[in-house]
Amino acid sequence: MNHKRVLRLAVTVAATGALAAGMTMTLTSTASAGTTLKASAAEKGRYFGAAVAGQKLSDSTYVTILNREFNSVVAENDMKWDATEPQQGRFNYTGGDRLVAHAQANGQSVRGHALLWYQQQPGWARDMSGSALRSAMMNHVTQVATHFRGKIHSWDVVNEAFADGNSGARRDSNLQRTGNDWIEAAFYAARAADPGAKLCYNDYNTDGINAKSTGIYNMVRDFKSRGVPIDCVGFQSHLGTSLSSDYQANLQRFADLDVDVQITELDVMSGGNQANIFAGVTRACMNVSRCTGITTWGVRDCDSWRGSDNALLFECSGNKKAAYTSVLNALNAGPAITPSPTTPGPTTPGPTTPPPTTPPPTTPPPGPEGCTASVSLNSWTGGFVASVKVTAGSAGTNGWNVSVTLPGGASVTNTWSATASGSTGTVRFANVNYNGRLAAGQVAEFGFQGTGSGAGMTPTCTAS
Ligand code: G2I
Repeated sequence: MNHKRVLRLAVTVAATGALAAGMTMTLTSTASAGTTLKASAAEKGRYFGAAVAGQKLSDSTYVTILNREFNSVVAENDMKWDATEPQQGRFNYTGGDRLVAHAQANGQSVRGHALLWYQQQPGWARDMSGSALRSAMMNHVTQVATHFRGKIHSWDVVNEAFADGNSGARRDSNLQRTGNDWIEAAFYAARAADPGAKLCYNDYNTDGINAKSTGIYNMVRDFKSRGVPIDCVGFQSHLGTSLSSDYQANLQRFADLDVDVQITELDVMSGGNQANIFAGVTRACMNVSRCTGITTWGVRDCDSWRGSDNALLFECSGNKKAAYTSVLNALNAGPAITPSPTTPGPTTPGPTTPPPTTPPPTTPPPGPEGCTASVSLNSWTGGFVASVKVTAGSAGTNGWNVSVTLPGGASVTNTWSATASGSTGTVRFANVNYNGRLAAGQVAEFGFQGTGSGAGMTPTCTAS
């Protein structure tokens, strides 16, 4: 008992110190004795989650474990592009809505997975390219994030966009071929659609400091320096028989970029080392104050995509494995996060959530004029997404403005890669700070979503 009081005092003192020092979070050493994964994680300011396959929600052994042990869920497949937009412009949220309803009824937060991924695209999207695909992809992000607005703790906005191996480069894909800015465009659109959700980049083979994780690190650093709205990075952590010694150091270097980090798809090859590896991952997360939660990719061994690897924490019967106990112990032994009041908590996006706007445009110096703009439309009944191409004239641009007159009854609801003035009638779109300066003939793209009909819009461009 005495022991407990001393520990409580330590937490208070450390928290006060952190506030005085102006820090947003600190770690304090506390022992605790939670008896479920979710309780032990919550005592330390974290969540513990599982990927859920929709059809398992009618399996009572499965659901009993899910609700007893996990306070976060992610759809294993039900929120992917092929599931949510099987035909272009026709959305199906049946599986996603069912999971959200389950989560809300059982006090679980929801991770959204995944708005854009080179895999699990519906056939119609796989067959697209160029600006048509860019429009379709932006529309997908906007529609899905809007549908689930206010219900998602964190979105995997972009999944697995980097190549394996030593290049540290982006992976080739139809999405990547629409232009290197596709990832930031997706983040801007997701922020506009659901300003309360944390927006994450998620990938695998990032289980230490290596070429791939460094490529991602450089992208996140660049995004943070330019104000692209990224809040978190997910480390899938599909692991084999060993854990890289710099696993924690890798999480920490991302955290030092001022993003949250999460372990998002944890599973580990069975065998002698499984329990140790699970514990090592858990300790690493606990030792990084910005590591806000751990998700295992499934509940029981027989629920796992890894089949005979027996890669999870529960046997098919529902019994806890040795790996379960090692994770629980590591949670209980770990330090707690003490967030300061100015940091939004893990479940309630607060008023400090960055606004859904694109970064302010720089004031361009006066200069030679000349640019053209063209618009391509993706319409459905009652709405549209417009993708606009700005092409610099022979003198190049320092900045540009595009004016568009909307048909009566139409209005702009979201804009990405430009700043809009007005939403009905004649709307003016100005460049943002990273796409105003164009060499002769160079192209910038921005887009906007609207309600009503967007038919017949003719953009005019002026350059400075
Ligand atoms: O591959 C493991 C994971 C890697 N990171 C991203 C995750 O989204 C991915 O999850 C897996 C699911 O666990 C599998 O369940 O993603 C696969 C591809 O989406 C999922 O497999 C698919 C099969 O490919 C489909 O044939 C099947 O219809 O599962 C679907 C539903 O059972």
